[in-house]
Amino acid sequence: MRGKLLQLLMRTSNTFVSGQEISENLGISRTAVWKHIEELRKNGYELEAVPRKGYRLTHTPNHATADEIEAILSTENIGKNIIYKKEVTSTQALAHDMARNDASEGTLVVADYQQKGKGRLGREWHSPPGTGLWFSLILRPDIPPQKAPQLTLLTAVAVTEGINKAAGIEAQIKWPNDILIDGKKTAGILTEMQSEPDRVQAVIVGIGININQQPEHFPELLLSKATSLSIAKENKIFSRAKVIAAILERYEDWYYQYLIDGFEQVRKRWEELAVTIGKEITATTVTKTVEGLAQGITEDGVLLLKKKDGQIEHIYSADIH
Ligand code: BT5
Repeated sequence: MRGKLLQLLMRTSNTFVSGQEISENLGISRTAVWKHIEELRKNGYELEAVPRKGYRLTHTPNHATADEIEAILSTENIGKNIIYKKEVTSTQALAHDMARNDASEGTLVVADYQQKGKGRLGREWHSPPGTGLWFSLILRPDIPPQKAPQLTLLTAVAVTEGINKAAGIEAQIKWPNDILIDGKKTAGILTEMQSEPDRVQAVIVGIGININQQPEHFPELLLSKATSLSIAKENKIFSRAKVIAAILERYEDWYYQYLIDGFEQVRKRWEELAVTIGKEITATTVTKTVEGLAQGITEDGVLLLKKKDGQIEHIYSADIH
């Protein structure tokens, strides 16, 4: 309901809207309107209130709260159920718990700050407050577990296109899960699943995107390899809610098309957006290091490396340089 109120206030922010109009528009009592307005104020929204004229929204805090995302999101399913937390250990952990408790497909868990954001293989994801987007999506695709890696690539496509749509920045994908701007990492994806031997119960897609960080927000070790949308766009400050809404909209299109038509379209688009393909790279897997020419990805999202001796190596999981 507060999302709808916010939507109305955003639409009418050039003028005043009376309590009566709001109450009629949303089908709630004047007292309920007043309570929601107070709640918005507590959350950092500023509203001018003038007797007999009504309310006017004058300031929106740049938080990707459930209210704010709901006010602008136009998807049918992805992100329709939103859990927002000011602070969590990791949105992945919370989303896993919710998935075990029957949370529906498309549920979005988003936090302003993660105390212990997770990367792959137990690595850390730096998630300071007030700057980026740290979120996890719960999906329930009817696919066998071995196809789940396709969703990492689908997610990379949706995030890259969403960044382009919201910020006008041409980001690129580095296999399997990095999104780069000018060669530096601006987003990372962590795909995990809950599954039975032959059936996926839930896929939890974790996405971390650096949005408004300035160089001083990054720890020393990350400075040379990480960037944010703001750094890439002359320190412009982006609305975090708008960026997430753009990504979720691209996500919904790609995901439901994938469930109907399969992976091929995703694969093609992924290869267009990928920086990796056609380059000489070094892939470090858990057991070995392989050098070769990155030729493309297979139907399963496996990277194909052509080695010097002409042999094609299938890379399932690795860090590449
Ligand atoms: C990833 O892992 O890139 C997956 C990151 C997923 C984070 C999201 S946030 C929401 C959800 N909840 C979670 O707890 N996690 C997910 P990986 O490919 O292993 O990359 C991790 C490496 O990226 C680290 O070892 C650092 O070198 C680097 N890194 C850490 N934080 C970064 C940041 N904010 N920006 C750029 N690089 C970062």
